[in-house]
Amino acid sequence: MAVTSAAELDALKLRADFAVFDEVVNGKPVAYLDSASSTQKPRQVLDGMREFYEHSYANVHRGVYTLAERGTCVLAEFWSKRKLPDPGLPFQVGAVSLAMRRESVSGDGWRSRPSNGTSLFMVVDGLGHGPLASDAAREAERVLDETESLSPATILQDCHDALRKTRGAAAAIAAISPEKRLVFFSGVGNISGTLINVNSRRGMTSHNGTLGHELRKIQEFSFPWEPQSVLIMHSDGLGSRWDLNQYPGIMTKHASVIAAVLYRDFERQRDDVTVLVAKSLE
Ligand SMILES: [Mn+2]
Repeated sequence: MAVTSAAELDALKLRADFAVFDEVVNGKPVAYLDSASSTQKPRQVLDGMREFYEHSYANVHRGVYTLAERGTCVLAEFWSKRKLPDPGLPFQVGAVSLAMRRESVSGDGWRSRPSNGTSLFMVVDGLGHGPLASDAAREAERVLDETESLSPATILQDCHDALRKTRGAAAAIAAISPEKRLVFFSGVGNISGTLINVNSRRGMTSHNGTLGHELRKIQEFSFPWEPQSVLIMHSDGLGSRWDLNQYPGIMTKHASVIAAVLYRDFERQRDDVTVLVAKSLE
């Protein structure tokens, strides 16, 4: 019979998560085994509960006050038993991308991929919605997947050429170089790009136009990228009046939580919607 050994647990590392194991009883370190509901809780859980009761505890979605409307967001991560290929990105990426109600395909799309020490991020919004919008978005994604360029402006120009046969799209691309501590950004049409640093929030400019049809100007801008910076890009299916200061502590959360909360509270409901969030791995 074949026997597969399970991954080894690092018991000392696990012990450090539980405050009770700091205690000495009768001159001996505590040994404690229990999996029932009365079990000890690790520091991470206690910290999470404390933050919840201090900042988020409310009658979720049944009250008319701000805290109740802010509600709660929980992230569940699933791991496949198969080892998935390492995306090779030095960033934590979170995205919500959904088709408009009653549409079977989305005219929005997004991408993230590493390329020569730089990480490329794109959000694309095919004109309108439905299958023809989707064709345009898929074409822009293909260009980003296949490009060898690191320049957002050059990639957008390539998208413009490739999208001529489609209905057209709005798109924005950010290229982050952690080594140069810079983010390069270029956008055409209505895609919002925001760079959040510790004490500042900066909108990154897109120019008017439609990739594939009308392109007056492609311009690339660069901004400083700090290790704590957060990049947020979204299509116009999300309202622009969000302010993360209304969510204490959210900047330290997983990028998926930031994207999900923005989607939950600012989705416009009348269009496909995409929110992409990237932050450095801690
Ligand atoms: Mn749209």
